[in-house]
Amino acid sequence: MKRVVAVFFFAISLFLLLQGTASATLVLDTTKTECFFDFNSVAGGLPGSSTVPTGMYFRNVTNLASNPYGVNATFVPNHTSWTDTTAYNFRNSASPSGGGQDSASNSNRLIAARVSSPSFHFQFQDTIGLSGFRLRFDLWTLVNNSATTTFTVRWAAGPSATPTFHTIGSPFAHNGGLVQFDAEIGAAFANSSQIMNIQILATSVSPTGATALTRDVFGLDNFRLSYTPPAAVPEPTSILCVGFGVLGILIRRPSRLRG
Ligand SMILES: [Ca+2]
Ligand SMILES: [Ca+2]
Repeated sequence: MKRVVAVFFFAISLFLLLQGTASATLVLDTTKTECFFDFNSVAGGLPGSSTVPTGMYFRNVTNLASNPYGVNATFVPNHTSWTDTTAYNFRNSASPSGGGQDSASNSNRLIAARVSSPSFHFQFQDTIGLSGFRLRFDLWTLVNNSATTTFTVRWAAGPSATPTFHTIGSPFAHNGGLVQFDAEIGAAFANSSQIMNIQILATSVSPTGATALTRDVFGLDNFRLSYTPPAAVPEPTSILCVGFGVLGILIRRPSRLRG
């Protein structure tokens, strides 16, 4: 009988735990100084979630103005080669960092996307009490085909259907190798009770008309959102931000670029 009761309560606890992790936003830890994702455990699920979150989207560029947060895209948690030709998905791939090879045994992982215009979307519950935000990440070209892509990094507050976007740093063209992005985020991002969205997205592809043969494969790694907490902490920390949430990933697929 005791075993039955124990199993029952275990099941209830597991259910409540899973319910608790169903939240759709990341929570910034006010006792830390950063939220950091190296994606090395992404085979077990995206940061903050063991399942594909509601924040993964798939978008035509012609709809971006009216529907900037897109619609769901597929995430493949299993190792996927850089040269895999499946388009319009996000996947668990190896990182080239330190000469890393395109192999399942490479423990340094990242999130790759093979689309004309990928967009990586992070949604945070709020920034109450936090200030001095700075964003850093690594963006690799894993396969460099003939298209050149320009990326824009931006943030917007709230779940509004027509959010006001603020650019972080400067847009940059990416056509091979590694871009290590590093920029401060404007003060308006700080100390807000609203949901805060950060997007890393491709805003143009050259030449237009990029097809499956010309688009590049990109990989995002080492997403680091640093900040000043409300009170001083003894030592800088680099622990994953806590809480429940998801990595929302957007893909925009320009309809005119479909290949
Ligand atoms: Ca990594
Ligand atoms: Ca290229």
